[in-house]
Amino acid sequence: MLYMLPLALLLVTLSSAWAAPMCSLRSASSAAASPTPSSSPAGGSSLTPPATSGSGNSSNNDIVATAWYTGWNSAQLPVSQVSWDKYTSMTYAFALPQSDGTILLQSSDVALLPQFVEAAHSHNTKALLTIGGWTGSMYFSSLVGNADNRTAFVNASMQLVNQYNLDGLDFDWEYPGSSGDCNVNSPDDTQNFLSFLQELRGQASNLTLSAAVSLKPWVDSSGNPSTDVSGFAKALDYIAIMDYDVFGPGWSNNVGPNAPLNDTCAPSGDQDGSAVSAVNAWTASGFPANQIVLALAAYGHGFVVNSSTAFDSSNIAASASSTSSAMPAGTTPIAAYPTVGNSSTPEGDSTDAWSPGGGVDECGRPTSPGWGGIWNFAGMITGGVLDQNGTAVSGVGYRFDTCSQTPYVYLEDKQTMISYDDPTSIAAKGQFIAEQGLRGFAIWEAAGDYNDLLLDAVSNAIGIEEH
Ligand SMILES: *[C@@H]1O[C@H](CO)[C@@H](O)[C@H](O)[C@H]1NC(C)=O
Ligand SMILES: *[C@@H]1O[C@H](CO)[C@@H](O)[C@H](O)[C@H]1NC(C)=O
Ligand SMILES: *[C@@H]1O[C@H](CO)[C@@H](O)[C@H](O)[C@H]1NC(C)=O
Ligand SMILES: *[C@@H]1O[C@H](CO)[C@@H](O)[C@H](O)[C@H]1NC(C)=O
Ligand SMILES: *[C@@H]1O[C@H](CO)[C@@H](O)[C@H](O)[C@H]1NC(C)=O
Ligand SMILES: *[C@@H]1O[C@H](CO)[C@@H](O)[C@H](O)[C@H]1NC(C)=O
Ligand SMILES: *[C@@H]1O[C@H](CO)[C@@H](O)[C@H](O)[C@H]1NC(C)=O
Ligand SMILES: *[C@H]1O[C@@H](CO)[C@H](O)[C@@H](O)[C@@H]1NC(C)=O
Repeated sequence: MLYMLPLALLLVTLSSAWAAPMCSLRSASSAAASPTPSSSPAGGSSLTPPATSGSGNSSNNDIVATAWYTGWNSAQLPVSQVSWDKYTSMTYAFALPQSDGTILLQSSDVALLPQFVEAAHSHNTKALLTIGGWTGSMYFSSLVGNADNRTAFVNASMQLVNQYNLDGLDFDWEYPGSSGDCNVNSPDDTQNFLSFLQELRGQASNLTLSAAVSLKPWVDSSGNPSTDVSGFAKALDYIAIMDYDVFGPGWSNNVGPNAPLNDTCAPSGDQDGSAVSAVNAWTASGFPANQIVLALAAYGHGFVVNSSTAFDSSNIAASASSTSSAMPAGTTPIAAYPTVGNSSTPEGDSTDAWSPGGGVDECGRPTSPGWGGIWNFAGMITGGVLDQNGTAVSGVGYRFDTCSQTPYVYLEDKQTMISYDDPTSIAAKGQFIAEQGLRGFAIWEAAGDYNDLLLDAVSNAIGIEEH
């Protein structure tokens, strides 16, 4: 089911020669909207220069406030409408490595990418390009598989940088050492990937280089998560941990959080990873916290749930008299981790499209009919599930899970339960970023937000000011 998720990204960036874009941090006391108390290290620690930062001379003590910009959603969010001044960088998705070693941009992207870069630069925001993605990871393994191929791939990458005046590259290989969608792969992928990044870094000490990563470190030659990824921390400016798609329709038997902040407090059978577990795993393997960016979901997943199992009957009486903000007015409590009704992916927001099937996908497999099933945060608001502030409307089923710190709604007429993120859950993640001294945040994807509600929530929680 992951075929529809163009989510993993590696960013390799060199800092630019032009003035480094920077968002400054408010003092904690002036971060009025922040839920982070003034006792929190908050952004202060985020600005601490990393001891083992990239080998380049990039200003990698800067906070990272970024999002991915998808060319295919540029009609929803034209480059002219991006809130550039709230971002330190923005990353364009995707450029696709080909089997012959070229890196392909779709023709629409060839036209749009220069506009994106120009708009970013006019706002003193860095412009990066992501190479790869879920369906674009097929050939990384052979492209980095030997010294000659690595050199050629470095050349091809640098050509993109020079041609489009990029400030950095983001690599989204999902995932080294794994078959992913239908990837070529090898037990040596992770080591070869590191060699590639080191060679690229050697060519471009001033580029910003980043990578989008899974909750666990990439596997080593034994197939287990690597126990020492410190070499990547020297080659890359930062990694963005993709804390989403943890539960989803088609790969989960029960409804759980798309983007959990925590999972150690979840029922034992539902501890499938989280921001907490991922930061622990990467730092325990030698990746410094201050080079870790938390990637946030501006979308949710819908699951088929029968109304006979969707509601929390034990809680319904209690909720009638509740005035708790955790339970928006007029909503009805829904069950925790209900069983998914069937394996179909239910229709997502109004931008979702029915795929008729009958074709052939990028892996040569026949496609079957179905929905994508994504509910962007913006789509939940324009679809009337959430109000203009991102609060669940009266009449829907609702639950805020205190462990994952994420909300759920249930749409009885559609037999659909949605796990998503809202300003409250995103602010909780911002507070975690500040408390843990992480480098910042990356939103997948800019077009999923609505009136910057999520962007402002995380920025305020960390204490970031516009530049
Ligand atoms: C990196 O440095 C080179 C050589 O000084 C320069 O031409 C290029 O513009 C710089 N690139 C960035 C992204 O700053
Ligand atoms: C960083 O800057 C210093 C001083 O300009 C220079 O000597 C050094 O070679 C640079 N390091 C890299 C990796 O570019
Ligand atoms: C990479 O680019 C350099 C400089 O343009 C060139 O000398 C070299 O032959 C190229 N290598 C490959 C493998 O394409
Ligand atoms: C995660 O849950 C554990 C309890 O299992 C708790 O001790 C810890 O503080 C939680 N962390 C966050 C960031 O919520
Ligand atoms: C929902 O559950 C009820 C009661 O178990 C059952 O009768 C009904 O067929 C179910 N509906 C669907 C669509 O599965
Ligand atoms: C799954 O349930 C939904 C909602 O009841 C229904 O529309 C859909 O047809 C079902 N799919 C299958 C494969 O049974
Ligand atoms: C959204 O929040 C603002 C400010 O708190 C409030 O004035 C407004 O009524 C809210 N809108 C809705 C639809 O609840
Ligand atoms: C470079 O490596 C050789 C040997 O493994 C492969 O046969 C080539 O396909 C590969 N080239 C590219 C562009 O991946």
